Amino acid sequence: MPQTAIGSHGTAGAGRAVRLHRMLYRHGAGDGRAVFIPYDHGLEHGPRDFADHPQAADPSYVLRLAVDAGANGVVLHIGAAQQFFWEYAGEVPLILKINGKTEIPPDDRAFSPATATVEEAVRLGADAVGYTLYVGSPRQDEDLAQLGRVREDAQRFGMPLIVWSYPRGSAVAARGGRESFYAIDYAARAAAELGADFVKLNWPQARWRDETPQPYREPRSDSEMLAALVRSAGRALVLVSGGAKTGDDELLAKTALAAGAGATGMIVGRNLWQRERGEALSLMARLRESLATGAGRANP
Ligand code: FBP
Repeated sequence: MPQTAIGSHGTAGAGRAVRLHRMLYRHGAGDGRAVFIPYDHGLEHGPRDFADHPQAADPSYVLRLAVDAGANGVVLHIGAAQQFFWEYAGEVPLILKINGKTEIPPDDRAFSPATATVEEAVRLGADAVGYTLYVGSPRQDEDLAQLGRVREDAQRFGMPLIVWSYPRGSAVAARGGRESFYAIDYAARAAAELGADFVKLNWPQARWRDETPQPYREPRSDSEMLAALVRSAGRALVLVSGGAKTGDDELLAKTALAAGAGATGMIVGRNLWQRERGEALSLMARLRESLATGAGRANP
């Protein structure tokens, strides 16, 4: 079985449980596993991500795809959520991203300021809020304090919190880089320690440098690393990133490995909406199969 976390959560227990249940058991395959479609790229990367498939520049196109593909949720920034989501209300869960930034300034002092509130997420009918945390950035003091306020609001409103936990900054680079197992494992634990219900992680690489602490300076298989991430995340549910568009087989194999290690699911954006609609629909069905078969082979 995938990780489950629909337990009580203080006074916010029921609201949070209702929303988690809706995302995990009333949408997608309805079996507690999940594929979420992020569509925050217009702010985070700019319109360049829509160049190869211009229809994807239209939020209505991606929302219709998310509904028809049976996604467990779609991730939007406040503008698209306000202007487009109401037409799909009730058909697919909304995850409102409540902080964000552009990719224009250099990434060495990364920080995503608040762009919306948990209260607005409630007004829009969201089932979760999304927050990007830059673990290890020189601005993490501000980030941790901002996330603390978001977490408090999320708990008050019974709103699940999904943390995009991204290692960033020169200190991370010196210890093996933002995709090193050390950095991603730390990001998994940091999000859980800070109160995340879900943690979104990039795919870890077994790479290290002299400055990387032990026990991260030795070769590991993908399965070992993924199982360690799930352990580090504890009761925070792990979602693994689909990343930039790749071949189907590579993505499906990663999905099965992640499920086998105990991850709850995947967050797949560009790999879905940068394809033709028919291809994206069929890939979504195969992603769900991979999650189910991968989980069937679970040995974390
Ligand atoms: P993709 O599946 O398209 O990779 O999206 C996942 C995501 O986390 C988005 O939510 C976010 O905008 C993007 O990746 C950030 O990617 P990067 O760290 O490469 O800028």
